[in-house]
Amino acid sequence: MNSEKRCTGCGVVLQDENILQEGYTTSLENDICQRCFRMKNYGEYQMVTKSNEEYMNILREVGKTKDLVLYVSDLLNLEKNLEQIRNIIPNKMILVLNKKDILPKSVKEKKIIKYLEDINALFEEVIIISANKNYNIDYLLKRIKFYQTSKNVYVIGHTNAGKSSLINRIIKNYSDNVQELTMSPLPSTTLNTINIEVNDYLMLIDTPGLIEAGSILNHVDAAMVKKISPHKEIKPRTYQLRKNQSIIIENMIRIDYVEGERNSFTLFISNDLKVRRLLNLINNNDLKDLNVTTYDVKYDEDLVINGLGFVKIVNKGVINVYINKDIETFMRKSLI
Ligand SMILES: Nc1nc2c(ncn2[C@@H]2O[C@H](COP(=O)(O)OP(=O)(O)OP(=O)(O)O)[C@@H](O)[C@H]2O)c(=O)[nH]1
Ligand SMILES: [Mg+2]
Repeated sequence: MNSEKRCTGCGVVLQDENILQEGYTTSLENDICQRCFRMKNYGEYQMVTKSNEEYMNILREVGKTKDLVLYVSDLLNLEKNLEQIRNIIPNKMILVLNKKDILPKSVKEKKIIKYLEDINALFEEVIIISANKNYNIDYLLKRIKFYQTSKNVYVIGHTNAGKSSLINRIIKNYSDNVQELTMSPLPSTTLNTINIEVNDYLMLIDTPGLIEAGSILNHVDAAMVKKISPHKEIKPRTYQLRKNQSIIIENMIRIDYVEGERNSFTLFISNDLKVRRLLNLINNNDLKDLNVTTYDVKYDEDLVINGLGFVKIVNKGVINVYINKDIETFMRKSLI
């Protein structure tokens, strides 16, 4: 039977008829679907494919309200065009930069805020937090109260940014409500909007995130997803490269340094990922069957690998990046 009852973990409509379909539960008495149950209790993840059409529809609905919006973004995977969201949602909006705990402590908040100078004006405020480490959540809550226009506050952003984690944190800190949203390192954990009452004055509304086709998370298995998602402060790994040397990350990505003076490459990626250096790339064809992109690097730029992190390159030069053709890479002005 299809009920009107929704899973309190991911928002999907519960049903007890088809085990292969979304929302399946053994009994409609349950509050959560089988997929959420398995994620919560056994850390067993099941990939779901969502279309971005649904995400866009939700955003358009949010844009029709006058409610405050929290736009959550992952500091390690800052979007290329953070301002784009403004074209769809004119509401008051706080940009919440999450996962502060995984950036090296040496990276100062002021520097990040300064880096985002160009887009600062588009948001009421930019606030850096860590949902997992409970960092700056008190301040965020104060500012939510300050900007709120009604009881409802929407939480939006790309999949995996930590929207559900943030709401769970707020509930845990400030509410008697015992509901817990499902969180996971896989994309598309939350499947539908979910209203969670914090108190008489605040209702947080969780939403499914935008899926980025170009994210590496969509092109590796669940075990690798866990490895790629950092839980701890990243220890930057620096390699001094000369021309004709290269770096290989987990047999997935090869970065050849093909032109330029001696240069410094610093990797900001999960500590769990294996990295090796080739001292002479000429006779080595590892990963060369992958798609290759050539970048003309200027001074102080990052090579961003969507979903994985970035490589800070200090001097100018030319690099060839070999990677699965569906994974997006791009260059930007250095964040750090
Ligand atoms: N290191 C770190 N990881 C975090 C933090 N917040 C969330 N995460 C991790 O990020 C992953 C995604 O978290 P979710 O809360 O499921 O993200 P979401 O934005 O709700 O994702 P969707 O529901 O798929 O849109 C999980 O592995 C979380 O543990 C944080 O502050 N620090
Ligand atoms: Mg979620």
